[in-house]
Amino acid sequence: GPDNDDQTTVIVDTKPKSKRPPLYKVLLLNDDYTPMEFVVAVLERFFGMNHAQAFEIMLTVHKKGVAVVGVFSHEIAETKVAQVMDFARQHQHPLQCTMEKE
Ligand code: NFA
Repeated sequence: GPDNDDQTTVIVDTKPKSKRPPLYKVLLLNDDYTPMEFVVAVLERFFGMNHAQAFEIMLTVHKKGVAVVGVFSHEIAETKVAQVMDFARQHQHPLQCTMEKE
């Protein structure tokens, strides 16, 4: 343009970037076959919930189809998902656990 003849991008200023790492939601999905008590045990074992908290979250997943069971760094979220998927497979339950960027 008339004030920028070489078409070079002019950067006026940049805000200081507080580079905090992204967080990831770990989600548990409902299915018709995994026993309720197994889901409660998963939430106690891998997400540090007490029995009442675990039961409440399990019921939320059962009724609504999905719930966030924790928010973690990418590495910790991946580990939680792998632990839950391995534990479910070992017990031959179809329970699904996934993660998504917050
Ligand atoms: N819907 C399952 C049942 O009725 C229980 C369940 C809850 C499964 C939460 C997966 C997640 N046995």
